Amino acid sequence: MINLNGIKRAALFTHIRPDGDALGSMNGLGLALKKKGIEVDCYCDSEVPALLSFLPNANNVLSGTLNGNYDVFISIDCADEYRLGKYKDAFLKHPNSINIDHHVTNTNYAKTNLIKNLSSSCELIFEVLKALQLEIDDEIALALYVGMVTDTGHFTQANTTSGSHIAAAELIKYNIDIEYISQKLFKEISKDKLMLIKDCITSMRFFSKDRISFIGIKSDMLKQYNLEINETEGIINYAINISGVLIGICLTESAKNAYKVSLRSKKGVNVAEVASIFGGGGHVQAAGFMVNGCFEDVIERIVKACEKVIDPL
Ligand SMILES: [Mn+2]
Repeated sequence: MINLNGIKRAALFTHIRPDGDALGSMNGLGLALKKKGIEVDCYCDSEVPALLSFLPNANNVLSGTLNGNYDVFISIDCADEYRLGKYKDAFLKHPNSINIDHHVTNTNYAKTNLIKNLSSSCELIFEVLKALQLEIDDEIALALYVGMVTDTGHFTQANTTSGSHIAAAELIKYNIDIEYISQKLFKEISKDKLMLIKDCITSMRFFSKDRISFIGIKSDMLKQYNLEINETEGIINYAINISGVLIGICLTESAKNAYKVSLRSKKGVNVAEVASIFGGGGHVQAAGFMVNGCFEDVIERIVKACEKVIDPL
């Protein structure tokens, strides 16, 4: 377990393009450390998505240059050092760095690495708070609960364990509005996003006898509906949820000839393997990477790599 004795000032980091688990785990830990009297700054090299602005401490997350010196750097939910964005070099140089994460592909880039294969980083932070005897309050419970529901798909995905439910059961003892959270995160959708989904479905492609489905989101599609790249979350589910599809691919153009690629698979198909070919990582059934190239070439390369996982020689 990690040791925070003597720490007066801590900088916390989470990954670029943060999701509910990233912000929930960083802010949950940050608030708990603050309660203990530690001065905490939370950093993320991306803006907080509007959808997650209701998270405690969300409006205090910093994205500028580091605010002086810290006794410790702690990264949370960040599977590799590159996902720290512009904070990577400073993080790697810090003599007292801690890496807390639930991704099994984590590259152990810190001086101390606490990697545990749990449903979410929030579930891991819940364990950390217990082990360090740090107090939980309503805000911390909300932050951690949001991350748990995000990363387990509302406790429906294979990564959900009895331990996840036990942690969630502890968290909902606090005053948190679980109905509001599910409405915000799983039900409500903006008209613009729904229209983007319509276009994604219209242009969906199929490969390998309909076992691979592909959604491509070009930047002009985002522009048309005034959406940001971080607002495409969940669209990949339309690809993987189709009967008979084994791998769903969602490619989003992040800059000219640069793409963020997400992969999802059905049970028994390992897309982390595909992601690692392209220098990315993730979980067996949910992985991702960044890739450069011309649109059609990139699709061909990804589909080929996916086919190899479906039909190994
Ligand atoms: Mn996570």
